[in-house]
Amino acid sequence: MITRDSELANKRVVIASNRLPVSVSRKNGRLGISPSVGGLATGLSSFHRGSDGLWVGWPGINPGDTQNKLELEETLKKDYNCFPVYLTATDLKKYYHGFSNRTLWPLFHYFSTYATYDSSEWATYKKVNQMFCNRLLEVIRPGDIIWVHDYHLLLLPDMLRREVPDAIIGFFLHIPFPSMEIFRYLPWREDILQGMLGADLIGFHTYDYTRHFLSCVLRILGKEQVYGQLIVENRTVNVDTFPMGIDTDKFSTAASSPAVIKERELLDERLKPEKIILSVDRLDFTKGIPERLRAFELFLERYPEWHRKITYVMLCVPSRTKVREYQLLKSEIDELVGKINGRFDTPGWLPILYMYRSLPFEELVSLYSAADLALVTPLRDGMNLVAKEYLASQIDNPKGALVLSETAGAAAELGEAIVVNPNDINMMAEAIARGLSISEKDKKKRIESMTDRIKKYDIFQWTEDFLNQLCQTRDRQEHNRQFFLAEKERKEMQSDYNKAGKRLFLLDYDGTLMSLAGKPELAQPDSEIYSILSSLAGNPANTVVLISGRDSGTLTDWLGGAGVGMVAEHGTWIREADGHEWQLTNKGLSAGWKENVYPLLEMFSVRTPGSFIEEKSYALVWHYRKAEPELGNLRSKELVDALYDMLAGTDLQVLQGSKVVEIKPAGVNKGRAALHWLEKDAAWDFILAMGDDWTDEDTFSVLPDWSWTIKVGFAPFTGARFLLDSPAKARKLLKTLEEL
Ligand code: ADQ
Repeated sequence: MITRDSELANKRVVIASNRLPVSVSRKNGRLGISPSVGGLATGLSSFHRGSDGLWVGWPGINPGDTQNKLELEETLKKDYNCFPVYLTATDLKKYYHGFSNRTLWPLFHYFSTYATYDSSEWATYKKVNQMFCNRLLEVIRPGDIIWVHDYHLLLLPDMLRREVPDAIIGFFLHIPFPSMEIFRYLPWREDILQGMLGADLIGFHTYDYTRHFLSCVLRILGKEQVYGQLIVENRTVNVDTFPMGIDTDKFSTAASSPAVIKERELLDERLKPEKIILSVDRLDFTKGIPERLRAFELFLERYPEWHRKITYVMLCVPSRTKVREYQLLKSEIDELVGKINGRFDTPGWLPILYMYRSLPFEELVSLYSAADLALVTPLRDGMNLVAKEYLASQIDNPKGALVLSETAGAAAELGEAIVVNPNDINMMAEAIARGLSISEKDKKKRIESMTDRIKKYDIFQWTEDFLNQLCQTRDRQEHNRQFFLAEKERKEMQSDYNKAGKRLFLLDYDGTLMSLAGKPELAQPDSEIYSILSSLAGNPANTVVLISGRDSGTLTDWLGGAGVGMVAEHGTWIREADGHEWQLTNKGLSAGWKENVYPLLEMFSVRTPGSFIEEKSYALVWHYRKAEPELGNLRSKELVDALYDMLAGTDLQVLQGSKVVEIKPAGVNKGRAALHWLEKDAAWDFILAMGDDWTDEDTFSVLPDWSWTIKVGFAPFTGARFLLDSPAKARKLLKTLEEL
C-alpha cells in the first residue's frame, strides 16, 4: 500500500520540465549559472531546493566541447541536482519556438488565430519528448515519483508509461486548458490527450480547466469520467484541481530584510511623494500589456488630479525574443509607452517608468512592497503568480490594492481584488482610479483575507497536496487491480467448474458479451457468441440464461435456437431453456401508463439530436448513445428529474443504464428473474453471473456469496466480486471454461 504520508514521504521526486530551474549562459568564454525566470521555475524551485529530488530539463545552452560539457554536468548535478537535456538549434526552433510556443501556447490561451499547425514541428515535438523520456530513464530509480510539468511535455507521461508501466507519474499543466471548441482545432488532439493520460494524476490550476480537459477526453476519446476518474487500459487516472501557490515566507521575509528596506528607501526617494502603480510580467501577448497601457492612458485623461502624484512602474522581463509576434509586441509596447509619456509628462514627472529586463529578487520584492496598486491584467493566464507574490510582500501595514483580471486563474482564489475584464479599457481605467482611492481600512481588510488564503495554500502545501493525491491514486489503482480477474482466480474458477455437477450461468448480453453499438439493432450476435452460448448450453450439466433488457421478440429472433433460457425487458418476461413460450413474471402488470409518458420522451428526443425512443411491451426506453455526449448526459439528468416528478406515487420506476433511461414497472428487475432459476434447483454448485450495467447489480445482489460474479468494464462501485475490462475478455473466459 502506498501513502505519501508514510513510505512515500521518503521517495525521491524527479521533476521534468522544459527548462531547468537554473539557466546556463556563456560570458567571455566561461559558463555562468543563474536562476531561471518564469512562474514554473520560481514556484517549484523552493520545493526542489528543500528536497533531495532531481530535475531534468534544458539548461538553456549547448555547452559545446567535451571538457565544458563534463564540467557543466558535474556542477549541475552536484550543486543543483539537475540533469540537462541538450537541444540542438533545430530542436529549439521547431519544438520550443515552433510547436510549443506557436501552436500550443496561443491555442491554449484562446489566441487561436495566432496558432500555426506545422507537421514537421509536431514531429520534432514528439522527438524532443522522447529525448526527455530517454534522459529520465537514465536517472530514475524504481519507486521514484516522476512529476512532469507543462505544455512542452504533453506526450511524455504516455511515453514513460510505455517504457515503465509501473512508474508513478504525475502531470501538471501550468497554462489554461481550453474549452473543447478551441482544443478541437488541434490536428493532433487525440495524441495530446493520450499523451497526458499516461499519468496517474493530472492537475490543473482551476476547476474550469479540469472541466474542459474532462470534456475533451469525453468528446474526443469517448471516455467517461466518474468523480474525476477515468479508466485508461485498466488504470484509474485521476484528474483534479490544484491552484498553485508560492513560497509566501520567502517573499514576506525578504520584504522585511535590511537589503529590501534599503532598496525601498532608494525607490521612495526617487519617486516621492508619488504613489506607485506596478505591473510585472513576462513580455507576452497573453499578458494584456498594450490593453493595460491604453487603460492607463484613459485614466490619465479622465483623472488629471492624479497627474504628478503617481508613477506607473512597468516591469517586463524579455521572453521568446526570437519569435516574430513577440518582437512586434515589443515594438507596439515601446511605441505606446513613448506616446503616453510624450503626451502627459511634465518637467520632473514621467508617468511611466518602463523597465525591460529581469530584476534581482531583492529589487523585485522592494517594488512589490513599495507599490500602492498592482495591475495584474492578463488577457488569459493559467494562474499568475505575480498577484500572489505582490500580496505576500505586503507586510507590516498592508497598503497595496490589487486590480486583477477575471481571466487569470488567480481570480478564482482572489475574489477580494478589484476584478476587471482585461478587454474593457473603460472598466480598467476606472479600476485604477478606484484602486488609488480605496480607503486604508478597506484595503487592509481585502489584502489580509487574500494573504491569509495564499499563506494556507503555499507552494509547499500545493506540492504536498499534489503528491499526496498522486499516492492516493496509486492506492486506488492497487485496490482496483485486486478486483480484476487474474490468472490465479481464473484457474480457481476452472477447477470449481470442473468439479461442479450443476452449473448456472446468468449472462447479460449488451456490453457484456457484445460491445455496445450506436443503435440497438446493430448489436446482433455474431457466430462466435452463438457458438459459445450453444456449446455451453449443450453440456447437460449447464443451465445458461441470458438476462437482458431487450424485448422478447429480438431475443427470440437472435438467440431463440441456442438452447438458452432467456429474460427479457429486465425481468418482465422469462422463457425456459427448453420452452418456446414467454411468460410474464408478474401477471398484474399494466401498460396503460405508456401513453402518458411517451410525449415527455418525445419532447426530449426532439431536443436531443441522435436520441430516440424504444417501446417495449411494459417499458419505454430513451436511448442517447448516439447523441453528442455532453448534451446527452445533461438531457438525461433533466429527463430523470422530470420523470421523478411525473411518476411520484405510481408503481413505475426510472432506471438509468448505459446511455439509456428506462421506465418500467417497479418490482420487476433482473434479480427477481434470476431468483426464478436460483430457486428452481437448490443443488447449483457453480454459478457464474456477468454484467456491465447498473441493472446487473440486481442479479449480483441475489446470488450466494460464493458465486462467481463479474462486472464487465470499470465501475467504481459494484457488488460483483471481480472485474473484466471488455466483452472480448468475457467471451474468452467462457470459451476457456468449456475448452472451446
Ligand atoms: P508565467 O507566464 O511565467 O508562468 P507568472 O505566473 O506570472 O507567469 O510568473 C512569472 C514569474 O516571473 C514570477 O515568479 C515573477 O516573479 C517572475 N518575473 C516576472 N517578471 C520579472 C522580472 N522583470 N524580473 C524578475 N522576475 C520576474 C506560467 C503560466 C502562469 C502560471 C505559472 C505557474 O503562464 O499562468 O501562474 O506558469 O504555474
